[in-house]
This record gives sequence, structure tokens and C-alpha cells, in this order.
Amino acid sequence: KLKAFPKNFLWGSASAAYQVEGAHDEDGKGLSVWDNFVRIPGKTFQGTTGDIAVDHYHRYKEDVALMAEMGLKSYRFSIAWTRIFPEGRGEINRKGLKFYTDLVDELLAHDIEPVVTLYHWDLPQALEDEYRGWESRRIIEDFVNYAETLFTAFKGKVKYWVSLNEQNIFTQHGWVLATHPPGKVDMKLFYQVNHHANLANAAVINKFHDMAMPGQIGPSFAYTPNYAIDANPLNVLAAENAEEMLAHFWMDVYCYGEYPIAALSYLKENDLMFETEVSDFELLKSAKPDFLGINYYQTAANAWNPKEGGVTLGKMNTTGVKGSGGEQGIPGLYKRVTNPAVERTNWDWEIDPVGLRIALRRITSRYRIPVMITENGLGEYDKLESGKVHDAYRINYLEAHVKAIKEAMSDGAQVIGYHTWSYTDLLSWLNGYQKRYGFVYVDQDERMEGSLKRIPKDSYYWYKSLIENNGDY
Ligand code: BGP
Repeated sequence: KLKAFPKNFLWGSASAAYQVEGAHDEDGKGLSVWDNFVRIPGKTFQGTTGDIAVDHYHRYKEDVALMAEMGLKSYRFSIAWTRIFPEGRGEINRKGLKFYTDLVDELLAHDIEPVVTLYHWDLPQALEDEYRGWESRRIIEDFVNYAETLFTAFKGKVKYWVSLNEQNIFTQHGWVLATHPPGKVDMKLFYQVNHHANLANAAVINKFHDMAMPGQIGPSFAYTPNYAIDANPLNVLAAENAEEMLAHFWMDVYCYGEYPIAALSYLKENDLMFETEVSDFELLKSAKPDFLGINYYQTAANAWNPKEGGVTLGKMNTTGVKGSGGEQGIPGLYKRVTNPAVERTNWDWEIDPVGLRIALRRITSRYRIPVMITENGLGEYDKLESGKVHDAYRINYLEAHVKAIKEAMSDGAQVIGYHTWSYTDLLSWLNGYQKRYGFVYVDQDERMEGSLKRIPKDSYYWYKSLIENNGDY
């Protein structure tokens, strides 16, 4: 018999400030790198922005009311740094802080545990202009100052904190693929930026513990477990290379405070090694996250990729047309190929619930750390039909993943919560509003009139009953 979910399991759902709030220049908010990036022609799908998003800033009460009706146990959201410090540091913008105080109070009044992400990619533009943000070590001090301000403001109220959301994704898109701000292609800088982000993450975790904050903190990592396409030893080696370069490279630092050996060797051999200071390693070693957050969507199948003439890094499929993404990889290490054993979404994301069980087992055996699933979900085209959205495909997806968590827990993994992506429909960074993830449909057709009506989908009622039964279905 499979293990039952613990009584206090966090059945949650998630969002991020830029993707839901809108009100991008209201109440003293400063501009973030995303506010500007979306204005560069061709950077987002049909030029969509988060200026209005789904207007959560003005409708948070309505959104929380629907969460309460659903029986949601936790809500993961991010705080926009630019609402607290419009210029990245300095005077606190009281109106910006008040929005989050009101949101947290509203959640607590409905017995919903707030799970707060400190950084979900919307860096203050002022810090980018001043010292190029993550490219400078100066970001560490500013990030700690921002975090400390929030820890002080929410001490005793917010118990769960996520330090950085998907460092691996925002750095890859920002400095390798040029698809997120600052839109660069520079492998060496990519590793340097990651080192700074690791230091900032460690410093914030230490600050949290030094302040004796009641609660827990950890980073959220976008974990895409790597498989070999078959048992050809070179393909197996390729999968190990991918796991080292794309997963251990971050998770080892978070959990052990050390970079993985084979990855460091590769960096040194290829003149990609980042600059460090002696005290950096002490700092990385000293920080101990209370949990590891993982955002799980898919797995990746790998094959050998020759050094000469091999496939290089390629962009992700943002078209919403299945099969339009190509192979991608690092010559001499691995390439990602299509896995014929699993289905894919219209954006070519593998649908692989077993992969979640594998992810949880790998993390458990390598790091022995509790895991909070901070994101998991299905992005699809949804259709509003006579006032209803019949998203059986989403229910099937989520149900299979919940089962996989249960199996992983029976295997010994310690999982403290499950947050679906996303609660309401919201802005997909590169795919606009057509790729939907929510339990609650947001009617975009009426955007112009400012309607943005909320309509619970079938999956909303499914999750409600799953929560009622504490994961038994
Ligand atoms: C994660 C991000 C989320 C969200 C999600 C879905 O990487 O943390 O912010 O966007 O992926 O991605 P997408 O919108 O590209 O489908």
C-alpha cells in the first residue's frame, strides 16, 4: 500500500508577480528588466507584456476568495523587488509593501499558508543600469538587503520562503539563449553570473537563519531529469554529462556548497572558469537550505553529441506547434533528442509523471533533503465553451503526477508540498496568454473592457476534492 500524504501537506498552487499582477507602474513601483525587455520588438509572443497581466494587483481579494472556496492550503507567489525598492535599494516604498501585507493577511485570514518567492526574475532595472545586475558581485549586498527587509516585515507571518526561482532557467535564457533579459550570448559570463547568484542565494539563506526566522527557506530549481535515449554506453555517458552540467551544477552547490567535479573540469578545459574569491567557498559551504524546491515539468532524453560537428544550443519551442523545436546540446557532451516513449504537449514539453518519481528519488539519494514541489503543471490551449472549461487533459496530467509523488514518498522521499503551476491563467514569459496553466480561466477576450473574468475550470473542482481527501482519489 502506498504511503498516505501527511496531515499538514501543503496542497498549493503558484504564480509570480510579473505574470499575474499587472499595475506595472502603479503606487510607486519601479521598472524591472522585464518591464523593458517585453518592449523590444520580437522578444515575446506577439509582443505581449505583463503591464496588465491578469490584474491580480487589483483583484487579489477575488482570487483569494476562490482559493478559499477551493480549500487551497498554500499559495506560492513572488514579491516584485521594484514594488519594495523602486530603485533596487534605498527607501522602502510603503504602498508597494502594503500590497503584499494585505495579500498575506488575506491569505492567513482564509487559512492559506503563504509561500513567498523573493526573486522570480523581475530585477530592478536601476540595478541593471548601475552595475549590470547579476554580472556584478554588488548584487549580493542588494539582494540580502531586500530579503532582510521582507524577513523583518513578515516575520512570524510567512513561514515558507523561496530564495531564487529557477536560477538555471533565468541565467540560461538571459546569458546563453538571449531570450530573457539581459539578452546576451556569452557562456563565460553565464557561469560568472551563476556564481554570483549562488553567493547571493547562500547569503540570503544565512541571513534567514541568523535572524532566527520561524520557518523554512530554500531555492527552487527547474529540474529536468536526464535519461539516455538507449543503452549505448556513449548515450549513457551523454545523459550523465547532461545531468552534471544541467542539474548537479546547481543542486550540488545548493545542497553541498560545492561545484561538481566533472563540470569544473569541463569549464577549466574550455576557458569558461569563473572568477572566485577565497571566502566564496566558505560562504557556499555554510548555507544550508531547509528544503529544496523543485519545479518539475518534463524529462530530457540524451544522445552522444560529437565534439566536431555536434549540435549546439538551440532555442525552445515557443510556437505552440508540436514538433517545431529542434535538437540542442553541447558538442562533446550531450544533445537532447526526442523521446519516442512519452507524449509531448503542443510546446514539445515531455509529459512524464514517472520522471517526477525519478526526480524525487535522485534528489533523496544524492542530497537527503526534504523537497517542496514549487511548480508542476500543463500548459495548453484551453477552450471556453458555454461558460465552462473542460480540461480533462490537465486533470489527467496532475493526477498522474500526484500519484508519482505518492510513489516516491513510499520509496522514501520526503515531500512537504505540491504547488501546481498555476493558480489562475497568467502570462507565459515567451508564449503570451495563449499557453494556459491555471485552475481558474481568465477571459482574455474581454481584456480591452478590463473584464478579465475568472472562471473555474473542471480541474478546479478536481483539485478541490483531491485536497478534501488529502491526496486520495
Ligand atoms: C517556469 C517558471 C514559471 C512559468 C513556468 C511555465 O520555468 O518558473 O514562471 O513560466 O515555467 O513556463 P512557460 O510559461 O514557458 O510555459
